[in-house]
Amino acid sequence: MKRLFLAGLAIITLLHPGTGIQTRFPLASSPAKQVAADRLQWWREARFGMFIHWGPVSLKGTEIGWSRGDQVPVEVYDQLYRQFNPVKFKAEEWVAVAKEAGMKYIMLTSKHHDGFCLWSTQTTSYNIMNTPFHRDVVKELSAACKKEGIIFCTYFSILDWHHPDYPLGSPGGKTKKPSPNMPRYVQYLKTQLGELARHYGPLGIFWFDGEWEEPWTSEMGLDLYRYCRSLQDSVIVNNRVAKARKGMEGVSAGGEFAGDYDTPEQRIGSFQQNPPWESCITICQQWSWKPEDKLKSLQECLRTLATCAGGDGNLLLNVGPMPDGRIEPRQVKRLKEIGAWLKQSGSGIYGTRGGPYQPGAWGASTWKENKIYLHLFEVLPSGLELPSLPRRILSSKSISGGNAKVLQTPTSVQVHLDPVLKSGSVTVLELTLDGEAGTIPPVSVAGQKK
Ligand code: H79
Repeated sequence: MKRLFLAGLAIITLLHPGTGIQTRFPLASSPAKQVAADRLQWWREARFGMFIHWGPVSLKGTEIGWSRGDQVPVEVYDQLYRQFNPVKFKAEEWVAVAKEAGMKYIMLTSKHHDGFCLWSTQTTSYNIMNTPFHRDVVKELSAACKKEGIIFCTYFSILDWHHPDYPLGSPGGKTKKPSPNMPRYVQYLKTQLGELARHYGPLGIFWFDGEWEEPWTSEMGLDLYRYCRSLQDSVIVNNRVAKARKGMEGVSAGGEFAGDYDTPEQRIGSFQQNPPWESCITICQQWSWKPEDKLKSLQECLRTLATCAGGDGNLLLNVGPMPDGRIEPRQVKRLKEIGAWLKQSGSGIYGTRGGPYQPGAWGASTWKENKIYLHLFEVLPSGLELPSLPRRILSSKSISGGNAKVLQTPTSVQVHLDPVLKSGSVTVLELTLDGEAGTIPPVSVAGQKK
């Protein structure tokens, strides 16, 4: 199993030569931390993944996380699966879109808060095999990912408002189940996770969610984390397995057990080198498909990606495929545009670390070995003035097209961009230094004169 997983990573490395394998990450301070750092390395280097929220709820076009018992009455919602028949679903197409976008991993909602399972599970009849579609989506997508060197990962909701053993039945615990049984419910979760790991693994990540409700405890979280690692030692587990998350900022309260990484939701994480983090953000407004949902501009998507990388985090960009199984063409177009930018500028994203300049309205910076990548968001007529660097800049070039001049003085680094550069995009300059960039302490950038 382990070898297979490494083979997948080898494919990624082959497909993207020079993107990270030689990256030198700061050494962890203890052997245990080093093991954890090694386990997370593929994911930190990947920087960009695709989140997919999908299920029978797409037939209604309402939100997957909170429309059961709200916009859609429970009796109606729980019967939607009987009509779910996404005949245009092609796992290879989803994977091809993710690859063209420059994404390195795919995270599928194997089970959301509504309890519906997208795989052929023995644990409940409320699953994809009992729809008219009758095809195992997790199986097809995980197989397509493996074939293409994309790491397959699963989202999994701890809370399950549908299952009779889980105590609560709707958001905020407004309804309660008549005879819940939490120990039996935990066993149900474990059996499901065992199926996922054994039948569709090796998995990249178990991405938990729905941990905040009262029935879940930090003891259960630690136990579940250990269980996941016993299923597959290399698996990465996000912080929502536990109870340490501070709201939608997604960062963990210090000292408490908090899985492997932080999870800001619908916002870009702040500059933070440890714990590692990944922002999950929708390409439109809703997680699951909504007709005519407002699509983010290319500029916003690129700035978001660069700001995540510059803050030393990942971006998990979400799409919600339609009820017929296709990702909306306009979303596919946007993803391809992001991929086109990454083809040119990806060396400033993949396998880099955030810093030394901290992100802001001006842009973001990443580094790798003796290079700094400046991701510039605006063409300022007066040029951009960044704080000085304790290294000499030997050379500079734009890797995203156009010309730029970089002037280093004892007190600053001045950047003048060619005004013909498109303002809708992000310009990436590669600076070559006379030494390691990783030892330069983080430095914040003051607001710039327009
Ligand atoms: O799957 C997507 C959403 O459907 C799901 N998370 C993303 C990845 C999600 N479910 N619910 N929510 C998001 C919003 C929940 C917000 C709150 Fe809270 C729960 C507010 C108070 C309790 C978050 C957790 C903030 C405090 C605790």
